[in-house]
Amino acid sequence: MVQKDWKKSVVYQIYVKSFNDTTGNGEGDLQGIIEKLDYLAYLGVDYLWLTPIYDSPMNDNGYDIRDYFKVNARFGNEKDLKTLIKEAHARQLKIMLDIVVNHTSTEHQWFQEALKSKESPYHQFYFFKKSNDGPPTNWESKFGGNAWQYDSKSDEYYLHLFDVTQADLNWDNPEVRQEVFKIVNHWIDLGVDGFRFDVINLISKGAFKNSTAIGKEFYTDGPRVHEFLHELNRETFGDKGMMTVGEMSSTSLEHCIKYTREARQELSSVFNFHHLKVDYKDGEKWTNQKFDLQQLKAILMYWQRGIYEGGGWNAIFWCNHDQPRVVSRFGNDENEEMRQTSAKTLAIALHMLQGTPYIYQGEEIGMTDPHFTSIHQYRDVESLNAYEMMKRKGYEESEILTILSQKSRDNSRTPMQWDSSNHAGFTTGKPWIDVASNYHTINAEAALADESSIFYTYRTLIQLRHEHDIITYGDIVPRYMDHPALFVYERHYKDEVWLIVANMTSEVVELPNTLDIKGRRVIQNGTINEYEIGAYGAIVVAKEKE
Ligand code: TEU
Repeated sequence: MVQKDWKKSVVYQIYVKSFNDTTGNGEGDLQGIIEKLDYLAYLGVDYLWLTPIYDSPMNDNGYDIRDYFKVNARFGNEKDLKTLIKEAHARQLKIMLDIVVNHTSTEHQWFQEALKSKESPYHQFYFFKKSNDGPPTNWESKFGGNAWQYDSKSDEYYLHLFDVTQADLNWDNPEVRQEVFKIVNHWIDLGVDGFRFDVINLISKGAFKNSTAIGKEFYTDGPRVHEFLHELNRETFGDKGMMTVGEMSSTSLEHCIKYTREARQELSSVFNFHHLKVDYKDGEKWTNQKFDLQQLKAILMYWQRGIYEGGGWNAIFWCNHDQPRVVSRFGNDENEEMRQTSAKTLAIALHMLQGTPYIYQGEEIGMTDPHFTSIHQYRDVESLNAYEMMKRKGYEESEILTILSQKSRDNSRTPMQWDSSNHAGFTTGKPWIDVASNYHTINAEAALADESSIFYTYRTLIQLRHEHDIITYGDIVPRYMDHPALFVYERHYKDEVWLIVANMTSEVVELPNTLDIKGRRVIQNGTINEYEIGAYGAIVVAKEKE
């Protein structure tokens, strides 16, 4: 299915394990997604991105792939996937798969063969290095500890930028690239419509030298990455009308323009994460830190302007399966009224930007962080490693739990809240991770029944994007950047100007007297008059260009 104007589409991300369980084993599955397709079609999204559905030991919930051609038996089988694609297409919904080819699981056959003998061609599929005095470099794994693991049989170390069971593939080896093309083409042949490529800007490793930081400078947007992506595009999805998005870790604007300029034939769009590091203290994630609104605005606008001027394309998002819930993070989940208004305003502020918006499951009903209070509630390998790391550094247990409750990836991985029945209607069994206790009030059933709910704000925003070219194509003009509470920008297209004003705080804010909000009201949230805007209020007005 080729989409005529893919730039107007909106993507919904499904974290399969936590979406909807039809077997009662406590984990979501493909049939569970099929069951909810009508809900997703009603929301109005265009694409569904499924997190990895392949055979995996699940040490990193599927981002550790054991067999790229086999559907994970915990989620169903290939027949279920085909049914899902068919049923989605019948509802004008397209399917994007998540491709993880920076690394494989160490249980993958290639790695197992690589371990058997240095003479095996698969030994060259990974980075094995001999070193006599400890690890070959001081690079750190993103999940903690040194990024090299010693293998006694070969007397060598192998590289793993993530978990020790996720070994990095050697893309400099042309045979690895050929294998990747086979994988991608296999899923294209099965009928999918696009791909999300996991940490795809890390695939080209440069020199293996000691780092003054954690090693990032040697493999982030590495020396051959554009060549590799261009080749991938040409050998697989490039001429098939697919939508692709690359997940870019610690990337730069300059590279993202290159990744996404159409003429370069690399990817359709990119995720970057700079705007989600505004609650890190001195660049450190595992800290108890309030977010910095000025920084958030500045980073968003730097990328909006830069990508617009450079002719690239952004993916825009607040949430994913690695990030805490936005309403708890940049909004306010202290009480029901604040939760509702802040979630809507965050949605408006993001969906009026240029780029492809992503909605993470549950975001459309304003799901919050679960506010876990015990380490036993956490499941994520990164969080568990971070807990140990903070313990070693001598942090108090209560401080660690506060930090985890703000920063853990599990914040977004709790089960989707469908209704007020047991386990939020997610499973009839025992969920693999606790459901947030607020599911009695925050759930999809309740949201659908209330016309003023967050769900309908998202639905309206998606419709607006489909109907008004200005949201997709308009120029973007930041305004009042120094204002301590307001996020204000304009979109300009042909003879129209849209003004977006969002109060990002829980205080009533006086409007600057130079800010004129007269015009046709496109969407509004909270209270607003000529002079002031209520807590987390937002408005979008359309005017004619002067
Ligand atoms: O994430 C890549 C990544 O670098 C992160 O966003 C990561 O979660 C962060 O560094 C932690 O602080 C991707 C996937 O989205 C993630 O779920 C996987 O664990 C990771 O790659 C490895 O495949």
